Amino acid sequence: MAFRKDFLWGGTTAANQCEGGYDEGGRGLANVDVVPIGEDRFSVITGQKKMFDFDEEHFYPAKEAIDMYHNYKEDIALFAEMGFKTYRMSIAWSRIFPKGDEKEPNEEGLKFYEDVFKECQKYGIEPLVTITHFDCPMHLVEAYGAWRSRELIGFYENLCQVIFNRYKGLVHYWLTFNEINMILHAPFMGAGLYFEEGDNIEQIKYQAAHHELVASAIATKIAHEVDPENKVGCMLAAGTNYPFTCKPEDVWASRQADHENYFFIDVQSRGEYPAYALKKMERDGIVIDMTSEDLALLKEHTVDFISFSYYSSRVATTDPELLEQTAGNIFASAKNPYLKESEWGWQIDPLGLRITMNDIYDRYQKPLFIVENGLGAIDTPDENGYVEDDYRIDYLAQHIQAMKDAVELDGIDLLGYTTWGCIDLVSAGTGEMKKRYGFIYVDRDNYGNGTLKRSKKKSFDWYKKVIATNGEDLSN
Ligand code: P53
Repeated sequence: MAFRKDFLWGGTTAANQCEGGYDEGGRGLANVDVVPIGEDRFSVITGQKKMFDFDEEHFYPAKEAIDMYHNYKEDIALFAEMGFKTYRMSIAWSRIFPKGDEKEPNEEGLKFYEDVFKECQKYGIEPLVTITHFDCPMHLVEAYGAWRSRELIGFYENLCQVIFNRYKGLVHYWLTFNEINMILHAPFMGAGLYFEEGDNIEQIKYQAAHHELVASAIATKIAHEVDPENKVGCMLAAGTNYPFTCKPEDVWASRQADHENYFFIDVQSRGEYPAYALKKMERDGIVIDMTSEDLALLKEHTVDFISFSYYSSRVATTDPELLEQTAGNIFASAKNPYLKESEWGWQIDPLGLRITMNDIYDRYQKPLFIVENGLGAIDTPDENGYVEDDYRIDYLAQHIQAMKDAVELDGIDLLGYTTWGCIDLVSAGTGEMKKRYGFIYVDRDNYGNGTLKRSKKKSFDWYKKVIATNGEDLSN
């Protein structure tokens, strides 16, 4: 058998993309709430419009999302029916600390997640909890400039103290920051960063990244102190960069693009800033404020496992003529002529998953956890509301086969696999509902119309079988 007996099969969501209930239970406003659907989804937080609140012209999909806040019991029961061993989800920071800098947490928010975790426990589902999935309380954005401020480390530490103690025994797997390397694409939602005219953007990004890296080490330290059973992982938006040609310049461009992303994980897993990053910062005039205590924390509290999302490989080249960009939003890279793409222009590369796993495993020699993978597609329910999503089954079967090869043939230690958006939810990149990833269809359109009714797609029973056979039977 390829996969370990206790292999953690499951699915993933993120609070801001599924919960809704944005102003219920004492929850405070967060950066992820005020991002509308539409072309200018992210420009509103660049400071151009200075939008820190809702306006009349836009639709804000996160306000209600798929209302998991009220439907979590039904949804977790469906996950259990598929046989999930784990459920990756995130907590909304502003449910627990509505403003972010309070001394005392909001009991109602804490209780909500306790109920969710107990519901998982009922079915023997192990929660895998992302502490921050692109979210930051709005008050911390406005009063401190979010992660650009060192003070955020202390607020995050308080959050970790509270949740690790409160959920001791209920949760054993934690991820500190979702896709930490996405901070380089700010003002995308990560880290709550926005920029003013005249800002030295690179300087701010790397300083904010340093704060997150230190916060991540502190979280790892506390998690281990509170419960030695706790396992903490970092989380990388992965996807190896291929050189467009064997021209050495292209190969070098691909290495540099990989370095840019591995930088974060190098610090979190090896405990030190890699030399190439220090040199790059020196060249670019980036001076990071870091203390000797910071460095000691980074060194002593490295992660237990490496988790990552994988949707596609990427392609790097120095030749501007060849830089035909894929549509895949911030995943945009030169187009790979050998690959097909999704309806959203994300290129599909199952073997790329095996390559990426090998690259990461070779580099860190720690257990891996694939915590996001999937196909965003338009689903059209038939007259009975049933979706025959063979395209999704094909995509997942090919990727699971590739990860099976990585385990069976390459000997990679893999803890588990959770598909992205196991239930349809709001897209992070576009704010759309119609970009669906789920095994469970949710009746809701881009602008919030629909009954929110849940129904099983064809892939629901397929994934159930995959889990039941521990990945042996991938047939459709
Ligand atoms: P959507 C871009 C590139 C890689 C991963 O993305 C990304 C993104 C964001 O668009 O995000 C992860 O919803 C992320 C999830 C997100 C998922 O990929 O744009 O962790 O929050 O929903 C899929 O199709």
